[in-house]
Amino acid sequence: MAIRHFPDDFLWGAATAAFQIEGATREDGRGESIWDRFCATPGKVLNGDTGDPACDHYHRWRDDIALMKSLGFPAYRFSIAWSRIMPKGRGAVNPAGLDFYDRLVDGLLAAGIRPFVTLYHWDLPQALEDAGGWPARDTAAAFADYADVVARRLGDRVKHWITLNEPWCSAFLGYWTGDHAPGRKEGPALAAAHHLLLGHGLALAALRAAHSDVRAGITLNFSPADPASDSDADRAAAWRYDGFFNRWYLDPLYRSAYPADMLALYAQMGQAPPVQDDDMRIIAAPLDFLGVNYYSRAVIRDDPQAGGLRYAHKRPEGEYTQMDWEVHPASLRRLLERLHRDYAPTTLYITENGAAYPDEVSSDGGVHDPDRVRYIARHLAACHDAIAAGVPLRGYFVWSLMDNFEWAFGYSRRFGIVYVDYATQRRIPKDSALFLRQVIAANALTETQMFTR
Ligand code: GBH
Repeated sequence: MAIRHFPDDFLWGAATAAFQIEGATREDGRGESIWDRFCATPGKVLNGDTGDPACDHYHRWRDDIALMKSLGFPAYRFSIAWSRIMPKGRGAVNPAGLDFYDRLVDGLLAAGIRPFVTLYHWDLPQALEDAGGWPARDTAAAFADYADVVARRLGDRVKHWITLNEPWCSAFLGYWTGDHAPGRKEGPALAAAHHLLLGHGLALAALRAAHSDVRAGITLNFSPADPASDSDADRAAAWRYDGFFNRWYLDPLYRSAYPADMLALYAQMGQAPPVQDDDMRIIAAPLDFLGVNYYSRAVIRDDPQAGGLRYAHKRPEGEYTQMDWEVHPASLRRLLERLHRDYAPTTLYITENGAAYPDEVSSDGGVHDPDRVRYIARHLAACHDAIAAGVPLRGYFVWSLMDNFEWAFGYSRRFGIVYVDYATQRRIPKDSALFLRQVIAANALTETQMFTR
């Protein structure tokens, strides 16, 4: 097929997250978040990088909207910093925080760009962490109160809401590996994951109570797993890995129950999610859409030495990005078809897909990123194949609009389709941005675009 046309109503967008782009971490009454604290802790973030200045988006949002408009994006996914709205996480509301997002939403709508708002992209108010964080059940209720405040203020204009971004990461990177804030190691990650899901369900109800016409969903990180061999042991290990990353969230959301095999496995390890009456019903409230973040797959083998989930990674020959994540678009297509088959979400959006490469400004003033162009093109082709196979995929948001604070990697990894020179805050659209502009304008992908490098 020489030209792949996308459906007429297919939505093209770019994605960001508050802590990764805003900067201005102490302005206008913003409270401290767990990422401010984590960045201030020596040895946690590469090069001691912090949330300042990031992309200084807090001051440059008008320019950033103009930039998106010039690239032709009809949609933009961003997140709200909870601690700008409620500096202590609960209780007093900070009007200046709400005003900022109010202006941003109006600016987007004036530019013809549809806002997709993520309520939580990892930046828990530090005061809530001090009171126990996500392992504490109360945090779920606080999240619903925050959702209510934001939905009342913006819900007349924002019609697409994402409660959580990647609860697996918040729970396991935050409370088990300690690679992300709050940096707790081997803490109660299953409790954190459960209260995140509960918070999702409560927030969903709050969003709908505030405005009955909103569309609300959740974004999960997917790590599809292939067994390293055909052996029963490797297949079982890949299934455990799938249970750990994917099914642990999908099953409660779509089947109102944690996967039985994983519950049994965790029970052997002396662990269980702190489920109370009614929780599973709240969590399984119908979703208007499922947000899919996809970067790579995993190839998994059994490892009896590994303990716990007993798996190990195999690193197959192939192409890798700067994160050392394998480029594997076929897994995206298979993931989408599997989600459609096994869970049947009414609508799916790719809410993140993208790649980090060591970009540089060339002597001609451009930023030439052929690897990223190919990465995006091949994943778009996979999306197109999935749509042709009947998957109700309705949009694609590239990660990210611009280079930004890549969590524990600080500013050392560039995922943007727009280059950011942090010293001057100059933005330079990379070739991948110009490529996407063409794709959006044509609502189609051509073979030529895919294979020029
Ligand atoms: C997303 O997380 C984030 O939403 C976004 O903020 C971030 O900037 C972007 O990706 C790029 O990193 O190696 O065992 O951890 C993606 C997080 C990374 C989680 C890959 C799963 C693979 C399994 N994902 N990870 S493991």
